[in-house]
Amino acid sequence: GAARIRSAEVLVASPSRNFVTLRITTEDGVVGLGDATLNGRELAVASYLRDHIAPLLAGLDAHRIEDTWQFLYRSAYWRRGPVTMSAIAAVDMALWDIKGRIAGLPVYQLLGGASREGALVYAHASGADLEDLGDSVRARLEEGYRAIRLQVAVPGMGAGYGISSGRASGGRYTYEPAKRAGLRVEEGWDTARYARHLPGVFEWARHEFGSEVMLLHDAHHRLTPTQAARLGRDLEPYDLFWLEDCTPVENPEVLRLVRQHTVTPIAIGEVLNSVWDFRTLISEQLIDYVRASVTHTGGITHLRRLLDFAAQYQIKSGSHGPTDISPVGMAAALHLDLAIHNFGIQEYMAHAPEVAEVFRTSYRYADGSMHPGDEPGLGVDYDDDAAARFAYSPAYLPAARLVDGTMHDW
Ligand code: GCO
Ligand code: MG
Repeated sequence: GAARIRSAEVLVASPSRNFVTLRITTEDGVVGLGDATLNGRELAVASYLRDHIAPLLAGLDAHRIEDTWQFLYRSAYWRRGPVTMSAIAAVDMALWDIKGRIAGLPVYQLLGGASREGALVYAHASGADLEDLGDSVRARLEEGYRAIRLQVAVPGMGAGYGISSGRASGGRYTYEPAKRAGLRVEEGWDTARYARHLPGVFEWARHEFGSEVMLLHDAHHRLTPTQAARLGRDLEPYDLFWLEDCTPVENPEVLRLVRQHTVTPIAIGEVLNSVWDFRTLISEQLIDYVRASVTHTGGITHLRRLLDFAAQYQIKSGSHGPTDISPVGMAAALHLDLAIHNFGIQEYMAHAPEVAEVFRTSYRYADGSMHPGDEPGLGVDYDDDAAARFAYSPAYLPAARLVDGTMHDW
């Protein structure tokens, strides 16, 4: 029978950082959760959901996930974009959650069942210098991680992207890019200096930690096509699992040049949000891993469609999983990771401890892999009382300027 939607509420809370959560409740009282967190632009998605989507949902059958997705996408008329696609994603996740709860099955079972025992995850290590980075890598290895992303400050440039503050960065919860301290935080950047420094860092890491550990790196959209091609080539001896976001992705065609010069695997796409955004990247096999997330890419329904397309070109998933994806989005990602055939790796940037006071999760970590758990639905519950203790407060990502003052990609 139908499961009519009674209400759709938008919940905004800030345990350590801001999260936007959609809660859909059916007339029978079944509750589903969706993640709608768009870092630094949270309230735009909250308004889109509260003011423009929630009124449309009342009375619809929560079971009709595909039809609801198509209705929200097509009836908006205005296509794609992070705000729209995050809002639709939240509805989609909440409907899968409801369907699972009604069926008494975890969402991965509804998606076709498990294709593997768990999802390989990569953790983060960062440092102000190599000694600091080494401490951070050793901490991750002791926790059992088999894949680790390395970021290190470039000498003379201060702490920039990916570097947690202070020398005690072996601590697990110290990296959070969004800053509450002022709305216009700026960092300095010098791409040439960075590109000269980085290969030595990976040479050192292979020497210190051997050839087994999977190593990743994120260039965060900062290179020109030729710089990216050269960096990928310079990194080849160190066998990276991937080099992420080497160039800004507005021009996917520039990856043709990068590809001609390097076989370092390329991951791209955390700022993209639809299958159409990935069309050139996938059909020309310009990437190896799709970095899109469930939260920003139209939900489980749309990311699955995108990953099925990628699978035809031997391209795998590598879902974005920073702290600005809520535990609901993380759970949704893990259900999809477990079910799809072309799973590659899942990013896992563990949340601060207070996040667990608001979101009760059933996913679990062991030996470098994660499993979504076997609770019905997504397996996440939201605690309103705890959330009330963490009021929204604006936080923004930094911006980057080159040494001569020119604005750059952060
Ligand atoms: C990554 C990222 C993030 C982003 C962040 C922006 O995890 O690969 O690049 O840390 O910077 O999600 O909101
Ligand atoms: Mg990234």
